[in-house]
Amino acid sequence: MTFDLFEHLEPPEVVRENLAPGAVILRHFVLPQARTILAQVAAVVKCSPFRHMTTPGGYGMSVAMTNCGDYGWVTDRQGYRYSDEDPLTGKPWPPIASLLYQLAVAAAEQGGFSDFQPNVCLINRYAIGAKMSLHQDKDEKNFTYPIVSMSFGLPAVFQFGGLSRSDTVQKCLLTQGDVVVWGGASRLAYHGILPVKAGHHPDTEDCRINLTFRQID
Ligand code: MD3
Ligand code: FE
Repeated sequence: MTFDLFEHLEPPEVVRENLAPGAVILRHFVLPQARTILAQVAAVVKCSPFRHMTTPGGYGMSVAMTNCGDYGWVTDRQGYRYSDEDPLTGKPWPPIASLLYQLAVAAAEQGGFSDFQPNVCLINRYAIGAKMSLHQDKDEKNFTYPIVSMSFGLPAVFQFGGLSRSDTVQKCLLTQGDVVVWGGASRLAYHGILPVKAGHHPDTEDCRINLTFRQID
C-alpha cells in the first residue's frame, strides 16, 4: 500500500479476521478515509441517483442502489446483468474515484489477491429496516477475482453460509470502515444482510452504505 493513501491521516489500526477459506475481514481498513469516501459517493449520486430496482420476479428491492465504474450491476423484469450505461440516465456510470480504486486494490492484496483491477463499484444504501436476502453473486462469469466490500454508517449483521442455500450461516457485524475480501473458496458463498436496526450515525444520514468492488471481464 502506498503512503499517499494516508496523507494527512493516521494509518488505520487494521484488525484482520479470517472468516472462512478465501474470506477475510479487515476491520477499520478504510476508517481514516470514511468521510472522504462518503463525499465521493455523494458526487456519484448527483449523476446516477440511488434507485430501488426491481427483481426479475417483480419485487422492489428495499436496498437503494447505484454504481460507478465502467459497468454497473442492474436488475429489472428482464433479469440481473451488468450494463455499461445507467438505465435511469442513459449515460455511462460515473468513474471510480482514484482513492476508492487504490483502496480496493490494496484490500484485495491484503486478502491475497494481487491482480485485482475492479471495473464495477456497486453502491448499496440501506435505510432502517432494509435488508438483502441470502444470495450468491454469480453474474460476473469469472470467479477467480475476489469481491471487495466496504461498509459505512449504521452497523448491520452480515450472514454468510456455504455453497448451498441450506448450509448453516455464520453472523458477523459490519461497521463503519470495515472491509471484507471474498475470494477463492468463499467467492460463491451464500450471503445476506439482516434488516438494519434503527440507530444514528453522524456521517450517513442514518443509513448504511456498502460498496462492492467487482472485476468483470
Ligand atoms: C460473500 N452486498 O451487493 S457485502 C451485494 O452489505 C451484497 O450490501 C452486501 O451482497 C451488503 O451483492 C454484502 C459483503 C459481500 C459481498 C459479496 C460477496 C460478501 C460476499 C460475494 C461472495 C461471498
Ligand atoms: Fe452479494
